[in-house]
Amino acid sequence: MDVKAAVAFEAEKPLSVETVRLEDPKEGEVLVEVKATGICHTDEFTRSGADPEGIFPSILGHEGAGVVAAVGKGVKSVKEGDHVIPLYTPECRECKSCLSRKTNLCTAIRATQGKGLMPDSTSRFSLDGEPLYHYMGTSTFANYTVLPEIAVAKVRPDAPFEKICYIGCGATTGVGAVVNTAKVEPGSNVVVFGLGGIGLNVIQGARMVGADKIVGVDLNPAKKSLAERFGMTHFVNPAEVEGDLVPYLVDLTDGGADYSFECIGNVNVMRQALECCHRGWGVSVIIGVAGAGQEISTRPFQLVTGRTWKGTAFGGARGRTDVPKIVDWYMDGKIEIDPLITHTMPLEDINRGFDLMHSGESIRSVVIF
Ligand code: NAD
Ligand code: AHE
Ligand code: ZN
Repeated sequence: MDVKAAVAFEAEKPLSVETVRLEDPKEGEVLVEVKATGICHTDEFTRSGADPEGIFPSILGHEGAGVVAAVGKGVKSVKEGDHVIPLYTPECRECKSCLSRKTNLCTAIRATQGKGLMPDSTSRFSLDGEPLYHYMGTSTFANYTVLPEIAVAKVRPDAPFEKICYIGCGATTGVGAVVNTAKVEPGSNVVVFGLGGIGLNVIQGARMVGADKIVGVDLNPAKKSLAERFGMTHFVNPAEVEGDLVPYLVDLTDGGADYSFECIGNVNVMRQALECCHRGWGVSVIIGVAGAGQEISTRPFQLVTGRTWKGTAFGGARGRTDVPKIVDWYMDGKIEIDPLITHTMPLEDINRGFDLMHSGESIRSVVIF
């Protein structure tokens, strides 16, 4: 079939909206009509050329929601008409990782997914007879996409696509980092670096579990009011701190953060996030993704003296199991999404969504098909 997609032809270039070919779903695959997709900083990370796994030409996008339009042979868990959220972290429930119960990082299709291909090592998308690569196994910057059955979460039909698409990445990542990865306890002091689409969800997750101080750190003062609305108790603009940021944050949190979260993708900030943690027990969680060749560093003494460095992908959520529950949390008012969707646009204007991210004006832009 012909579908409308925003194609990333080369790194650094704006996306180009094209009519492309999409093949039918093969055995174990699902055709999804994408109704809405958010634009996450990770899409920009790949578009910009910083992603060592970035492949071009490709169809980016990984924060979608839509309806099953058709299923391939053997598909049992979803049927035509089901409302679904595509999963860049699938859940096969059979691989070593899924069976371990220690991680959400299903390995069933990770190798082909990283090469921009479906599990049979081919692409379903093409343009003028040449293959276009999939992205993160999801390619939601298209009005139809094909996904493996293990990479779709069935969700309730009364939830609005243009809001729950955010559960496909940002909301789940931020809230899940608090609940699943850090397991923040009530009364904790928390420091969140970066108050964008991920950091604000960390803040609301911290409020939800009953954190005490919730310190937000961002260079953009315009993020302050929304962060307060989501539960931030103290705002710190590093540009306004005299002297070093780390001792300032240690003082503000009575000796250091119980938990800190890096939601930027800056390796220097990752170090600050670790080092502002409390001696003896502070845990720092890396959420931001850093560009090719970048590395983190600290004095080993920071770990010897009891700080822990962790990371999280998709907030530790097991997609097919946890995503429907997070949709319920949203529908029941336990988490908020609506104020974070600051801009919406048709696919034709998708590059404006990237511009708004760069200018710091948006939290999430959502493309509505
Ligand atoms: P965003 O652009 O919405 O937010 C980033 C925020 O960081 C902005 O508010 C910006 O002002 C702030 N910032 C930038 N540099 C700063 C600095 N030096 N000090 C303080 N604040 C600074 O991005 P996002 O969509 O929230 O994504 C954040 C990061 O998380 C990205 O690296 C993204 O790729 C990553 N991410 C990771 C996962 C995962 O599963 N691990 C999931 C989603 C996103
Ligand atoms: N391709 C990058 C890594 C990017 C990365 O870490 N992605 C996160 C999700 S970000 C969503 O916005 C993730 O899920 N990581 C686990 C995985 O298996 O990719 C690189 O550096 O190579
Ligand atoms: Zn994302």
